[in-house]
Amino acid sequence: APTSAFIAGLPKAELHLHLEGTLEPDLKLALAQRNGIELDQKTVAEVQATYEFNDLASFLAVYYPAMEVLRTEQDFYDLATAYLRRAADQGVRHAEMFFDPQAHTSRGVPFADVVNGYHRATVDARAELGISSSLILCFLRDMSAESAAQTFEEAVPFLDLIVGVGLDSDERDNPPRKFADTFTRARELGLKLTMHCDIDQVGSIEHIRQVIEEIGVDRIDHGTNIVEDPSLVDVVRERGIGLTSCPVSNSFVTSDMKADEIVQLLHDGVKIMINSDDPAYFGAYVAGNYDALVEKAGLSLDDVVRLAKNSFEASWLDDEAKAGYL
Ligand code: ES4
Ligand code: ZN
Repeated sequence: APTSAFIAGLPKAELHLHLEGTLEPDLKLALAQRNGIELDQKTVAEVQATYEFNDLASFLAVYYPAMEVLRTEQDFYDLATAYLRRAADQGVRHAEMFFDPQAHTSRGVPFADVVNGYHRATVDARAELGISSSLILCFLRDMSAESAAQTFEEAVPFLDLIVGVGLDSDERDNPPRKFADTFTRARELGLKLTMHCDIDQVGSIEHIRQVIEEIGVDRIDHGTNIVEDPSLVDVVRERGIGLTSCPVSNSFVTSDMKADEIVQLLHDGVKIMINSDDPAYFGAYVAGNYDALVEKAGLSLDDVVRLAKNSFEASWLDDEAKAGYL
């Protein structure tokens, strides 16, 4: 069986990672102090104790309030830099990272400070750590379609700093179709498209159908409920649409890692790979997610290598950069 050391040494891309989900308790305390914010928690253990949830709604109820410590361009820089260091240590050579601008602009933080801080971290990490990375702007699906459209217009002057757009937050009653206009506009401006179809959410398989047939996404985030419809599995295999799976996150959000579904899709030839989602909250970075899946599903060495290759194949690197890893 593949060892943890083998997994950590294997070059990998991470394609499903929320930068705001990398806020470790020690950084949260440090940023609160720097910004003069009084938190109810004074120690790492006390902050850790607030990172407690058992489904998507209870997770999001912890996740958004924690972001109040992020205020300045430097804060966003420090958050992304801390993640990129940990990722590089675990063999990540390339990361495509989600960020949630509406979670900050709605608190009065300028869009430019968010995107410039994150972008500056990607530039320095490439020079200092040899890791490449890019940014995916995610819309919060529980906010209005108008808010998403307005947020996208704010992003237009910064399109050189963004590789694609995504859709996250609470899926219930917020289908992909709600955001069709903004995703069409993003594609017309040359951006890649991806959307969360979270595990076992109400309407999951219908949302997967919408992202494939109506939106025309380049990837699907989570999306393992697709096994319920073999004809859709055929479509993603034929079109090479990547599925970004997050086993440890699954085990928090649905009490099931979905290991059988991940392995089935892998063996069916779907471009599925392993990611960490919100590693500070779920307690595992990308190598830890591979380890958890190996332990649960008894993956072979070939399976693990295939997952890592899929991570580059499903990435939005250009063909020349991809070829360097495959
Ligand atoms: C998320 Cl696990 C999950 N689901 C939906 N939206 C999210 N944002 C951050 N993590
Ligand atoms: Zn996610």
